[in-house]
Amino acid sequence: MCESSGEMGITMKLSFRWYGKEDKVTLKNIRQIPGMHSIVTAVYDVPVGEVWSRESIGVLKRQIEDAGLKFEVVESIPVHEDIKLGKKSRDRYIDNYCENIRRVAGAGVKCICYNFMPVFDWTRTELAHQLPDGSTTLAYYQEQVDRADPLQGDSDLTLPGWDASYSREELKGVVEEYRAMTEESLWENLEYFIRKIIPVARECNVNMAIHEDDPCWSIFGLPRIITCEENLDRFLSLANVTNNGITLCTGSLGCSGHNNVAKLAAKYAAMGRIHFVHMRNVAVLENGFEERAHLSSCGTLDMYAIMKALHDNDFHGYIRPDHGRMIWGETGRPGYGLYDRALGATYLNGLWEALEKQ
Ligand code: DNO
Repeated sequence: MCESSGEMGITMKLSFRWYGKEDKVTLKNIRQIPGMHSIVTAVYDVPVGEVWSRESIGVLKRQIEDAGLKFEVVESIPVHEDIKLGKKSRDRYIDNYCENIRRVAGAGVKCICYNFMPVFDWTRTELAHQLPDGSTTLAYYQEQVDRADPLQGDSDLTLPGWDASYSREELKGVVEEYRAMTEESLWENLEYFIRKIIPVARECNVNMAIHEDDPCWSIFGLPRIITCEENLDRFLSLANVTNNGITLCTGSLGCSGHNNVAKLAAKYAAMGRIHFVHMRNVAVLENGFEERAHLSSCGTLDMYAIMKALHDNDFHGYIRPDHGRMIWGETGRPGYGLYDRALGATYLNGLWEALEKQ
């Protein structure tokens, strides 16, 4: 029997994202993936900015632990737009955020993933782009993004990752507010937020792990700042303590040819500031990128080099296979089916075992 949680690699903790009991992928499925250590999830039934009930957090913890897994990573506690926009109301939302940190820490969570992207979280233009082997994948083609500009009144195009709670008019409003904002003011608002939350994270012994902007460039003229080495350095210096760290998302950084992901992995792992890793391969194209199977030869990224950089620099955080393709006729949440992510997990296990033994 393979009971490898934490044993095959003392340092890397393999994890898997699970969307709660509505997820077609069950905890039992996840538990059967060799080497699985922990579940990555969140409370999904509370509006962004509000406090999560202790009861909902407790239910998640029980479900996960009953399945033989650990509940140590939250992805995400989302950041309310008023915080990113620096509005007066931000203090109330930051207080709620701090309370959420305390509550999940109270349930044993050790790492919290979040992002600071204006309005749009990850953005793709196609959710089921067919690859030559018949699998489907997520893709981003710049010309399609350009056509979907939310400020162009006659466009009804919406893109995946758009917050469905906004009407088209509201979306325009919030996009306009951000367009009037410079990158520097987004930095100021991020710094304000970080200075308030990091002391709480320290007190609670939780690592905050900001996720890079995906893709790592501005879309629709909105500022995006967690995009490259220079900006990650600046981010980490906003609070120069371990608890202020990053989620290294290989696909988010690696979809731009400017980022050398293995180099960044080595640098920030050596600093002890990578708390969580999303491993995903992408094929970088002239007009965007396509997500690919995890194997290095399937995309642009050298997954071995990235894992080696983590391994050799004493990475000891959580790692999860990121988006998978849809294969073998599976249907479900784009990027978050079972099969291809499980193959990804197995591949990561293999790379890690080889690194440990070499
Ligand atoms: C997409 C995810 C992101 C990520 C958030 C973190 O699949 O990687 O939605 O969870 O950006 O806050």
